Amino acid sequence: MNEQKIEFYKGPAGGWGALNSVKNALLRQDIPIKGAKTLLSANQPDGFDCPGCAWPDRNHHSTFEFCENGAKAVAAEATARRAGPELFAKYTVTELLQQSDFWLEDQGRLTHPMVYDAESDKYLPIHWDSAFALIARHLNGLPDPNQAIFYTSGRASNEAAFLYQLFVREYGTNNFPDCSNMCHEPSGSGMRPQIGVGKGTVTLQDFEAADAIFIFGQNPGTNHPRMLAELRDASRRGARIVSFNPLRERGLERFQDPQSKMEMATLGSTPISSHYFQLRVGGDLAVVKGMAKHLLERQEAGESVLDAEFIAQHTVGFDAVADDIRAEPWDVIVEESGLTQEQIRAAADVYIGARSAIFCWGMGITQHMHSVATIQMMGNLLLMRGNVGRPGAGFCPVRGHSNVQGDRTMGIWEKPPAALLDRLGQVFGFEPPRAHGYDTVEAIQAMLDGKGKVFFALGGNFAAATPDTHATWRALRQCDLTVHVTTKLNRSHVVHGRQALILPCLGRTEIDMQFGGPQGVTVEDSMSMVHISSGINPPASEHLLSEPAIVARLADATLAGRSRTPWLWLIEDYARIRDKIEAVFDDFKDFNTRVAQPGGFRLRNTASERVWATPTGKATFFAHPVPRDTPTHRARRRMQGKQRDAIVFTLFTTRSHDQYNTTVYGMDDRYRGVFGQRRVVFIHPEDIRALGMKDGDWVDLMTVWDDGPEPSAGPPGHAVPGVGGTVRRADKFKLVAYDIPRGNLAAYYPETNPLVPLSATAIAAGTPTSKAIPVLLVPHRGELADGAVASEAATTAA
Ligand SMILES: Nc1nc2c(c(=O)[nH]1)N[C@H]1C(S)=C(S)[C@@H](COP(=O)(O)OP(=O)(O)OC[C@H]3O[C@@H](n4cnc5c(=O)[nH]c(N)nc54)[C@H](O)[C@@H]3O)O[C@H]1N2
Ligand SMILES: Nc1nc2c(c(=O)[nH]1)N[C@H]1C(S)=C(S)[C@@H](COP(=O)(O)OP(=O)(O)OC[C@H]3O[C@@H](n4cnc5c(=O)[nH]c(N)nc54)[C@H](O)[C@@H]3O)O[C@H]1N2
Ligand SMILES: [Mo]
Repeated sequence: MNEQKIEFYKGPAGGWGALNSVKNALLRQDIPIKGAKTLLSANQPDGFDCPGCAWPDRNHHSTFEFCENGAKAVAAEATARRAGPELFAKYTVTELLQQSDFWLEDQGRLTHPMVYDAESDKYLPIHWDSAFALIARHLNGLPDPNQAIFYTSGRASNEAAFLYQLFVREYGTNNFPDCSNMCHEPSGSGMRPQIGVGKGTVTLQDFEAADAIFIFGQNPGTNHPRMLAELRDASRRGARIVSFNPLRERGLERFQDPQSKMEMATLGSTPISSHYFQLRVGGDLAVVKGMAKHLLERQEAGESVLDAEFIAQHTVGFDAVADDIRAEPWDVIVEESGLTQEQIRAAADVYIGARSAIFCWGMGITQHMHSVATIQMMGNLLLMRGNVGRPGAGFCPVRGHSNVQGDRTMGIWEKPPAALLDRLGQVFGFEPPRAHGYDTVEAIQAMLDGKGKVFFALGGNFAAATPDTHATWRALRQCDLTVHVTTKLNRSHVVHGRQALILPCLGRTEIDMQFGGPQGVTVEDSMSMVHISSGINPPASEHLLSEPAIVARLADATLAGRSRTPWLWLIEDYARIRDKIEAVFDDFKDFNTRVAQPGGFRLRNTASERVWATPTGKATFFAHPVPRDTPTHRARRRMQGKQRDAIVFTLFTTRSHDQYNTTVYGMDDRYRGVFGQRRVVFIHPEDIRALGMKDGDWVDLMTVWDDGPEPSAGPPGHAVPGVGGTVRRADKFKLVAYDIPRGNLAAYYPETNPLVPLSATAIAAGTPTSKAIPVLLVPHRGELADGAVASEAATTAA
């Protein structure tokens, strides 16, 4: 493990540091460097789709597109380490619970299906058929199918997801919480009523044509490294790149392309952002509304900056929204955005100067209470200049998990459209349930209320990824049965129901052999490109089943005699599953033929053709006030008069460079200069002073929320927890003086998840507000707080 230090990173993103980091990742997973063939097959026409992120591939024929974090994701799956029955024989589950998240995953790939044995407090091997019978017994024993909950993480293939939603609906519920509920849900919720599709409208070709690219709340250097190659090319041809981010993320500033022999040899690099605005956390709606106001002001001064023809022909609602924007005072915009009027006008002038513009966004936009409104305000600004449905222009929500978009396309959705249900019913001969199901937060609440009894997860790490960790753990532990289809051991397997199963599956990198021969699966990226993915490695264990096979065999066991679907026949050859997908979704016409083309095909996107699938048949402007009731506003009001000098900060939780969501690969966050540690909190130096503390001091974080304890008086600048109510705290974080706006803090997820209240969610999307947590900082008192979760203590120990 690296020495702990904080050291400002001076180099560009990418470059030799990236190559070096991949070498270390391979060594960690005991993969010989010459065995790196696996890495070279990622995103090749006859290889597998990189499990890293949902950014599309430039060209399936090109030589290997190097991506540091893609390589780390592949190495984590292709690891030579194994977590077999010997591991489970050695430790009780209580002992495993004491281990860190890092340690659990680091044990390697799971090899056998395992069942929890309460008597010995250990997981024991179980036969697949017995495992399916156990689940079927539970499911068929429930008085109401809505007491079962079926979670999905966005790595599941289209084929697995399609069978899964079919099985669950034939069983009788729409309870489909998924990782999307914590991620880009607001993007779909915002765009669907606005432009008639819930997906991005651009392709990579648009990146070649855009005059300006605006990036809101996204850190591509870490989370979508292949996007940097597009940004680099855009920057080189003179396109403007404008970033809005409270932090100066290295990848948005400079990039050294590991694929460019020239840049690597000369240590040259390319500047990325031409403009960088360090707005306040949650200030985006104000900024975008300010930009729109500037456009209106210039238009009214006699210039022609609006696309009047587009507005007249293609949209509704413009006049009302223009009035609303005019009425929004500049001082509110400035106050809430954290930028000056000049900065906002400058950003708007870049926008006006661009014939075509793309807006990209990530979690810095979606994980807020007003995320849907912010996305629609961004949409307003795009529509004002007709920046959709023409080359170089459009909406670009940058998705996370490699197939999260495809899973939703396949029907993993707790609020399914009636047309989908009708079609499923016709094709498969059953009456699908009509009532909407639980999303992620509602699912946790249902389990807490005793309304959710069986929890089944197709991938992911529910216990660590979700908000309000203590509440979630209580929820899972109240279940009669928890089941996880998974590749590696994680927190969710050791925080379990009265009965529990771990079902190990094949990963993307592995050969999926069925009766009809080796099978490929399909995935859809962030730009609606659908292509095939075929594993190349032998399976990590002979006992693994593929995800489609697990779902089909479970369906066969559960729905025996009730279902007309030929479950076991379908998985003999996945082309049969694709035929069924085609039968349900018109956009998948000739699916098997089209997906066999190298590079696959693009799904139709009506908005990109300027066809508006909205109730009015037009694109729609939406008015929204600059929010003044965010969780932080609420918390500050709550503290008023209680303890005047206590500082309520807005904390956002984010990813380090060495993690994939809840999977922690290592303790470094290279580009932010953090090494050998994760329990840090970034804070403005003046704020440290205002607290009467110094850089490097240890603090505890405490959420201020409606149901939390009344704060009581403490030392100036601090607060002490009062009594009563729900205490949400995360203890022992090191203050790191950082270039971040005053009043804002940043720390890593998942260590900070206990701070996110279950009831703090995005309006009209339900997404936990993980980027806007009102917190107080208290000097660390020495020992961990009561009930501090094991992972809190343990991530540092690793
Ligand atoms: N290597 C790697 N790749 C990944 C993942 C991973 O964990 N590791 N996760 C995958 C997944 S599921 C997802 S969803 C994506 C996530 O990718 P991102 O969307 O990049 O997610 P975060 O790391 O949470 O970073 C959010 C960014 O928003 C900024 N930010 C925070 N609050 C605000 C705000 O209020 N306004 C603005 N404008 N900016 C703000 C932060 O400084 C940070 O730069 O990445 C995917 N790819
Ligand atoms: N505080 C805070 N919380 C957040 C976020 C945040 O920014 N801040 N981000 C949110 C976001 S954007 C997301 S998407 C969620 C992520 O939530 P999840 O998708 O639930 O979590 P992951 O960490 O991606 O899941 C990792 C696990 O997936 C399993 N796995 C890996 N590959 C496969 C596979 O091929 N098949 C199967 N069956 N299992 C596999 C492994 O066991 C691994 O432990 O977290 C959310 N939570
Ligand atoms: Mo995500």
